[in-house]
Amino acid sequence: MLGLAATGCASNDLTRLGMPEPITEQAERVLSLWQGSWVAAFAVGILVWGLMIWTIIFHRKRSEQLPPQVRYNLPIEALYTVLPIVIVSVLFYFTARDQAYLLETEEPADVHVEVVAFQWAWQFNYLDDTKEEGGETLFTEVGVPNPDGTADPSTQPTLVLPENAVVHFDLHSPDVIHSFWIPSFGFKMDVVPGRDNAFQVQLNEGTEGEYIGRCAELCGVDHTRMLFNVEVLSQADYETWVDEQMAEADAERAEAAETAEEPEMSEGTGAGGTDDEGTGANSTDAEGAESTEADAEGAGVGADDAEENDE
Ligand SMILES: [Cu+2]
Repeated sequence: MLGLAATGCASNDLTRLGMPEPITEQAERVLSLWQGSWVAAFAVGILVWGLMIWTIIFHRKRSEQLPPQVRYNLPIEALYTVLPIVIVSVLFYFTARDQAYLLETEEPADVHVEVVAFQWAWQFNYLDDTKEEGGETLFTEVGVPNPDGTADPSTQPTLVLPENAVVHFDLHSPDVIHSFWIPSFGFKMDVVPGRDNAFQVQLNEGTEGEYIGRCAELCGVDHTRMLFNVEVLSQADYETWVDEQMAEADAERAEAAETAEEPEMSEGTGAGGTDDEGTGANSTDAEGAESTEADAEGAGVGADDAEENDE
């Protein structure tokens, strides 16, 4: 209490009582709820400890005579019942009020991210603002499951966000229940297969920096590998980053379109087994040709078919 009084409303390690520094408006609300709950708990605690210590010191056993008993004392019994109900009601009121605020998704968002949690990594799809139709993916950041489970940030996917912006998250899982947790948001939400969970945050100004992200639901044997990085950029840096990602995604799409056309051209010659044709084509084609040959060898009938095709 002294600590709280001495520092006023300032947010520091002591007054945050174990919570990380909040970087969103929503996290600030969570922090006040957390602090308020502790103030209430301390007030009750101090009252109860005070009464106990007072009784222990000043009402020790003085004689063999039984002290006056207060069982069935109506005012005291009523107090025992009413006071906890009042305390729980006050805590309930603030919790329900803040929960409603934290789950609001009405405000138009500046950035839409679809978070796909899977065993054992994350995929971040940046969507355009056609939210009602589910959103078109502009570009995507796919995490590769960390091979050995070490917390090395360079092997983890990074969620990039702009400061001073409203960000909307849609959470999806193709396998089991995960939980999307950014400790600096003071918030986590389960990612449930077959359910469209969503929330949004207002990132504060001056929050540029690097943060951590976690899966907060024991989702299986390699749950510990589900780590990710969070990077908050200034608006201008974020715009530059988005342009880069868009250009990269466009290039990839163009390349994919090219490789999709190529197999048709190389099918006849590639399956013929001439090796110099194979080297000319890219690796996917070469692999494709190899696997067809392997399949053909595996089954006697298939081998005949393959020969026929070659002819
Ligand atoms: Cu998980």
